[in-house]
Amino acid sequence: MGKFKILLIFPIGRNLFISAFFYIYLHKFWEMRKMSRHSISFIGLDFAGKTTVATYLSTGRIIRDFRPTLDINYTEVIFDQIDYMFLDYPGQAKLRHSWNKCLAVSRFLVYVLDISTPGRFLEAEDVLTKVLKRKDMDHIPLIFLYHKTDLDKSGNKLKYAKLFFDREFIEQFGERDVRFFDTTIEKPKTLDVVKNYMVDHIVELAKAHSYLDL
Ligand SMILES: Nc1nc2c(ncn2[C@@H]2O[C@H](COP(=O)(O)OP(=O)(O)OP(=O)(O)O)[C@@H](O)[C@H]2O)c(=O)[nH]1
Ligand SMILES: [Mg+2]
Repeated sequence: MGKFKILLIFPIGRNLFISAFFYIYLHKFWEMRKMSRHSISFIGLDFAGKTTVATYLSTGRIIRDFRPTLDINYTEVIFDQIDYMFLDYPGQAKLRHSWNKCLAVSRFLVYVLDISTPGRFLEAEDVLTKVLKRKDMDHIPLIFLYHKTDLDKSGNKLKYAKLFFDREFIEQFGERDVRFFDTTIEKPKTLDVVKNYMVDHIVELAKAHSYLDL
């Protein structure tokens, strides 16, 4: 009888295992497929303002409490009846390896630069260079944000950032659409302009690649 029970349990267990395996596989496949359609990656150094910007663009909410992002935040957003996946990455150096899995399926990049910390521009340049050099980032459009302009009363830091990160710098990594914006969470209108541009551009891009059923 004992032996019979074991024989009975084994196929049930095996079927459950196979079903679970297929469920996980299909779920992952579906998620990846959805992400690859309209996913937008928010990248930059730690404390640059990625989560603040991504949250404002996706919900219109301004958050001020700083909590470092420790794993990729996925937010599904619907603009003009089209759904997008916002991918907000952790900026800390020790967590940047996690960007690899999602950058590969990104259709759009948003790079957030904190212009108030010129001492970190070299590091910011290095991080951006590594991303733009990737084969799978060829032709991926980029929105570059000179962010936290409210912290630069003289305007000198913004000028310096614009010399450091200009169109020529970006274009050395191949052809892509690139747009630059001065932004600050203190003037949400500066981010509304980004959102409008992003939505228009993505719809156009999606139509061109016909991955939207419009
Ligand atoms: N003065 C000012 N502060 C800002 C602005 N945008 C964001 N911050 C602040 O900058 C800090 C970091 O913002 P986050 O959005 O959490 O930065 P992050 O890039 O997501 O950081 P990680 O998750 O660690 O990679 C927070 O204290 C924000 O309130 C801005 O435009 N002006
Ligand atoms: Mg964050």
